[in-house]
Formats: sequence, structure tokens, C-alpha cells
Amino acid sequence: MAAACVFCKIIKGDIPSMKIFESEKTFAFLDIGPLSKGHSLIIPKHHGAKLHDIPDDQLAEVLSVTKRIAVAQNIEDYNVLQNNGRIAHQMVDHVHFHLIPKPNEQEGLGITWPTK
Ligand code: DGP
Repeated sequence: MAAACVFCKIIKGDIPSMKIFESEKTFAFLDIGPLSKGHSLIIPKHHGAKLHDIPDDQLAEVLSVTKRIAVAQNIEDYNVLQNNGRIAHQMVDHVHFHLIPKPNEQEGLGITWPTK
């Protein structure tokens, strides 16, 4: 745990979040600024800024949980994204995997388009 880390505070419950999953090593919650409905973040409880800072067993479980959430959401199309460093658009220095559903564009807009 890192005292000043926003994601460590979320794990501890000091900052509220919409929790999806929690185990001994892994935590998952909804992104505060979702790019699509169900955009979630899956993180190791071990604090580390970048991918190479995380022990293999923690990384393995994070990826497995990411897959299980995708299956549970029943989504066919999605992106899994993981940023390292400012130039690569990492804003929170605690490793996290984004799971971003890519809804059918018509459904995503909430519009029923005519088929003909
Ligand atoms: P990245 O650019 O890869 O570091 O993405 C960081 C993500 O973290 C961004 O999509 C917004 C999300 N985020 C930042 N602060 C909070 C927070 O306090 N709560 C939640 N749920 N998400 C947060």
C-alpha cells in the first residue's frame, strides 16, 4: 500500500468506488470516467506503478479476473488497455487494466435504427 495512492485508498475503502470484484490479490471497480457503459478497472492489490513492478502471480490473477468480468458482462467486443508512464497516458501510478466494452454502435446510442 502507498499512502498517497488513490487506488490504494479505493482498495482500503477510504475512497468509495463501485466495486465489481475483490479477492486476496485483486480488486475491480467501475471507472469514474467511463468510455462506455461498464468500463471497469482491474488492479492488483500490490502497489506498483508500472507493469514491471508487479509480481507475476498478481499479474496472472488480474488478467484472469479481467477475462472473467468480460465473460460475466456477456460482451463480445471490448478493449483491454494498460498504460505505463505519462507519455503513454498513464494518469494513476498504480497498475490497472481497463476493460472497455465496445457496444454495438446502434445500441450504444440507445437508438433503434430502421433496418431498411
Ligand atoms: P490511466 O490514464 O490509464 O492512468 O487511467 C486512469 C483511470 O482511472 C481513468 O480512466 C479514470 C480512473 N480514475 C481516476 N481516479 C479515479 C477514482 O477516484 N475512482 C475511480 N472509480 N476511477 C478513477
